[in-house]
Amino acid sequence: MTEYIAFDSEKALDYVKEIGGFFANDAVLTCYEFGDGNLNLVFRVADEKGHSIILKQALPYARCVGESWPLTLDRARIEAGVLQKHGAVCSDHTVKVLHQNRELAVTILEDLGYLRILRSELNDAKTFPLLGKDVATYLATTAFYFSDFYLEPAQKKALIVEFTNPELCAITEDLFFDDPYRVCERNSYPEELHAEVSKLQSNNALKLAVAKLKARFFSSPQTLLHGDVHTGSIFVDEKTTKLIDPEFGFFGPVGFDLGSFIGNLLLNYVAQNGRINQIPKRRDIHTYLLATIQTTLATFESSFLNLAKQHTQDQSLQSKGYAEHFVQGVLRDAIGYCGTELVRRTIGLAHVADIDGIEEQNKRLNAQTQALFLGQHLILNAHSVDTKEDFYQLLLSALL
Ligand code: SR1
Ligand code: MG
Repeated sequence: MTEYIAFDSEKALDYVKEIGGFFANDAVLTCYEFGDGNLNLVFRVADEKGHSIILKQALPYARCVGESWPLTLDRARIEAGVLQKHGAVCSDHTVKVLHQNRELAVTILEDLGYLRILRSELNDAKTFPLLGKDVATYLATTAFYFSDFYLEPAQKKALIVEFTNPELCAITEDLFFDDPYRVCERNSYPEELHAEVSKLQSNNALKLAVAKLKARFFSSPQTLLHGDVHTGSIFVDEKTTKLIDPEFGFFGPVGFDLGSFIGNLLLNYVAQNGRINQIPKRRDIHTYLLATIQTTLATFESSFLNLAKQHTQDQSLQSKGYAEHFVQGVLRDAIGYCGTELVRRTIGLAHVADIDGIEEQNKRLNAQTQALFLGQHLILNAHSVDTKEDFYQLLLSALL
């Protein structure tokens, strides 16, 4: 058993050399740390020929806050485990795990450095034609194969135990469903939003709708979720889409991942009002983002229903109409979770560069106000949506 120690570049390099097998014996290796996420250390180890791997190590605390916020190292096991499970059913869109060490909370991954992080690309108004289809394929495939439609009941219950992730779930429970809706020192927003936030925090209908979403997050182990599908967890290029970072993975409601993804596209949508001055250019990215949301929903629905039709193992879940009923519930949940993502990324602890990176204060404030309005609108009206077309209308009614 190796005792945990947080790596620096030298130790990360020594570790890679010690386990061996990634590079030629005489390779000249370099290593540097470049993680800018909220939680972990991320090193790139490369040889002189340009081959490289990523070594990720969990820290025993949240990096974005510091040692005052201790955090379980077990998240590294969860992350590698979710990647392996999701990779087994959807290898095209899941980063590959090459090695795992639980004691050191180290995971070695294929290097996706040839791709770009979606959030930064969208912030530069770059578009990716396959994004909606690929993410929806990943979400539908992983959702189906770890659900009651496909798994034996005992097998699923064993996986629920394996992927119980209480500390990381507690972060989501606090940051998504609690903090923004009460006065809390972790919240962060400009003084100018104070009146809006007070109104939100005293809206009982909103708090009731959020309570229902939180209750389903607590107690709806529908499938093995990624748990943190934001645009910083997606690598892209014209032909490729890969998901990384499922350390928040657990068995939860299918709509959570779908809603988080759409929420991040909408955060970018409102941010573009403050990022792009030329109307035609802004209209192009807006059109792209809305079309991507439509493709995501359409592909998710058709992929999940196709899988259910062809591969449902459970006899009673094969009943005519059940899969459609299930997908409708997923859609309603997704709209609600999408709304909570918009709200928490605007006034909670963890913001997004899309909005925070808007240079002019006024424009930033407008985007924040729009995100808050849209988020609440979706949370409050999710229950009235029956179809993806209804959702689109609901969205348009809040964006126009
Ligand atoms: C303290 S962690 C803050 C946020 O970063 C992660 O990526 C999750 O989205 C989490 O809510
Ligand atoms: Mg992450």
